[in-house]
Amino acid sequence: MPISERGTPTFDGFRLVPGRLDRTEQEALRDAIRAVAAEAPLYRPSMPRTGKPFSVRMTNCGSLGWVSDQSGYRYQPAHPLTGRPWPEIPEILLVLWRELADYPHPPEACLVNFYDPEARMGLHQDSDEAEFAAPVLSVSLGDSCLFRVGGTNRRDPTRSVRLASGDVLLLGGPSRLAFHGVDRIYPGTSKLLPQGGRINLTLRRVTKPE
Ligand SMILES: O=C(O)CCC(=O)C(=O)O
Ligand SMILES: [Mn+2]
Repeated sequence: MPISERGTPTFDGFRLVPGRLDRTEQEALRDAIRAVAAEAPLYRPSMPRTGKPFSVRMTNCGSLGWVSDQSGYRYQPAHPLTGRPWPEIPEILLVLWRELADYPHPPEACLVNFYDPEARMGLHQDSDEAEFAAPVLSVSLGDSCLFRVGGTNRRDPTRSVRLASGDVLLLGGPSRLAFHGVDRIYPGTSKLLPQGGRINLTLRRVTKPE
């Protein structure tokens, strides 16, 4: 994988848009996500089979939300604890999707991940969707993280890139099924979230359009 002058891995379908959201836009999105979490509270999912809790807390917005529990990973229309439908995806995220996704249909799910300073996410593929023609569009808010991305086989070599608040990342095309994960959070690198931590938002198209 070639490395661009800015240290960004560049390969087919992997696109980093550093600083796409300015501070004012980040604040607006942070507030919109607070409203989402007020309606659909963050909760700690558990791993399939083992039931081990995630270190990341999650919620969703959109017509579908990604959930994980002992029976497996899936998308469902309601919050697992409240039973209520997920809130709508904030407009600012839909604008980003229309601008950057290069895909003619709207996203159906937005997974909201909250990382405290110790949280991480192991190497995985986003493969629970039926539609891989759409990219996964990811937005970072708050503290920076070390993001790792490899190829479509778990053992492929990986590269790391630091993601900062306001950065947008796309995994599309040949990179849509690339393994990726978050190795660590860098506490104190942003003042956007007064209590610290990192929010990651991923927009996903789940179903194949008719
Ligand atoms: O937090 C991130 O940057 C990545 C999140 C992720 O890979 C996921 O939610 O599937
Ligand atoms: Mn992922």
